[in-house]
Amino acid sequence: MSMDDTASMLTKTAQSKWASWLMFALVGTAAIVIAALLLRPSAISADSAVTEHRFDNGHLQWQIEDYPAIVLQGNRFRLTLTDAGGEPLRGAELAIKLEMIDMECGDYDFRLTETSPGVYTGEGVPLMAGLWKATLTIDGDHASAISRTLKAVY
Ligand SMILES: [Cu+2]
Repeated sequence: MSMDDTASMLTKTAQSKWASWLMFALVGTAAIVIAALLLRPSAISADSAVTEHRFDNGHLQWQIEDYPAIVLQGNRFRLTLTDAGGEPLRGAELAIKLEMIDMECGDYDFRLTETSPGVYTGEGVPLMAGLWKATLTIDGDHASAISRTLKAVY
């Protein structure tokens, strides 16, 4: 075997090693990206029936009474708002938009009414089974809208 043959064999070995490292790196990167996508909180599970939120200096407890919500039925949402001093926040205008995550199958908008001081209820109707996002606006303030997810089933 000549020196040239040996040199060319060594080069080929180096190239194939490098190719397998590259393959390994690509497969590894793809696996990490897929794992990250699957582990996004919204991708694996919806929020629970009751969620807690802060707004301005106030506090909001957001409850969906029948949970998971039922498709094409009125599901009662019950929101309890307190101000910075912990007192019921009265006389607010609350509106909720339901929209499906990663789908264009139609939104559902509804308003809530104050049923006792600081407690607001309304009926949300998901149009399909799956994961929905609910966005609340208080007194029409879209810049400080509050969102949560919910699950809808048949
Ligand atoms: Cu949909």
